[in-house]
Amino acid sequence: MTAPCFEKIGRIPFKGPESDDPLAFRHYEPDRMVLGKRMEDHLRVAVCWWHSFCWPGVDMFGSGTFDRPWQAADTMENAKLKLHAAFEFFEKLGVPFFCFHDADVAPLGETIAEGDANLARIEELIRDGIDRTGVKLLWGTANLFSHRRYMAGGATNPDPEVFAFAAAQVARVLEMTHRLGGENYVLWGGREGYDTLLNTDMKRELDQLGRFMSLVVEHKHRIGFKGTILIEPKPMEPTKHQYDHDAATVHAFLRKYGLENEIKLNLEVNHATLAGHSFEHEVVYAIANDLMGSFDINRGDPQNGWDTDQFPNDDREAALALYHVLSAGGLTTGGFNFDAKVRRQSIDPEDLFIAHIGGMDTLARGLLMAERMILEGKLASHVADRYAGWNEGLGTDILDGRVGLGDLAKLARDQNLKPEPRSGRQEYLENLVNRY
Ligand code: XLS
Ligand code: NI
Ligand code: NI
Repeated sequence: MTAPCFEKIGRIPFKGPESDDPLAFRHYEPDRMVLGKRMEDHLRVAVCWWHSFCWPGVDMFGSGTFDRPWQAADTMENAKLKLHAAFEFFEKLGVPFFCFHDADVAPLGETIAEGDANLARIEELIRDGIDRTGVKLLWGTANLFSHRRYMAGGATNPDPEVFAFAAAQVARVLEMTHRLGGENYVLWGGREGYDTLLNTDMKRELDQLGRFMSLVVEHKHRIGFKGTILIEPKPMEPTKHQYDHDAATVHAFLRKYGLENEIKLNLEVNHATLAGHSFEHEVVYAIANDLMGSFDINRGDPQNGWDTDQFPNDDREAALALYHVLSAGGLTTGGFNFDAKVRRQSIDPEDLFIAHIGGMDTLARGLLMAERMILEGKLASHVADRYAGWNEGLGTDILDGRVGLGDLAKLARDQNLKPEPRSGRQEYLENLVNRY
């Protein structure tokens, strides 16, 4: 039995909104019923392996600041210690899920064969962790962006051997995710993009990416994986321009390659804001196009234009996103994964707990606010009233194709139409949301 890694911290209790204890939940109460379902089952919170246990606190000007023994070197011994720390953390925090990249959990070596043995051993230990704690795998993914072989992309690399290497990595983690009972598999195209068009054949690269996604889908069906394949959009960073720019761009890509019924979206808050959207916009776009899958929850910095991956702390943003998610029937295989990291100066183990507690409380408050928005029904009825004309008469004649452009021109002229504008009532609605 290895000694505990977070010795001074016990299981995080729920103490309620009045509590002053930084190591307790004030709103996140797993068993509380919300619209007929447990809070935990609505939110399906996950902790990510990479930011919480692998990221050492580096920035462009300085090396790691955290003192976590398993981060000293990328060895199997440290991988096991890290796994031990991870499961201890999941249990103490009381989350139902976790997520990982292949490179987060074991040293991958320089060839596929070198990584195989390490991953196989780690998979056994992850299996033991899942069986012992009941914490489950929300999604697995392959790191196709850190190693220098991927500097010009994985699937979109000019070298087909790099494509093959990437395919081998994805097949391996997809199979591992399947065996571990994972509920989704995520593809984030970190380097699937370009830095300059002077050296880039965009059409060819997009076709390569389309082929890659089709191969992943084929493999999923071949091995019988029942989970969801997800693409995670991001507009930039590390490449100047990434092909999976935002939800709408990925949607067009999926339709072009005939994959719109096979792949859904993993939307990340900070990626939405980098693309110039609100998170709510991305969520609603996904719902409107039947692409809602899962969420990476974090936040950016309004003054900085990069992926700062801070923990979420905006109840209102969480509430609006959850309002739409719940109105659309809620999550199925997806969840809310904390793709977020503590700041470089937050070096105490306690900081890692406090960050997640704050994030989970933010989601919980958002959920409770969304519950009230739904029960009161004022927002929904306002929108329904606004479009009521489309449910009858002229509206349905237009939508069902019973009238052509000429018929409409005649009607507008004959009936001397003079449509009266109606207020959009934005301020009323904003004030209403603030009341929740
Ligand atoms: C990076 C991405 C990454 C994915 C998983 O910006 O968010 O963390 O979620 O590869
Ligand atoms: Ni992410
Ligand atoms: Ni990100």
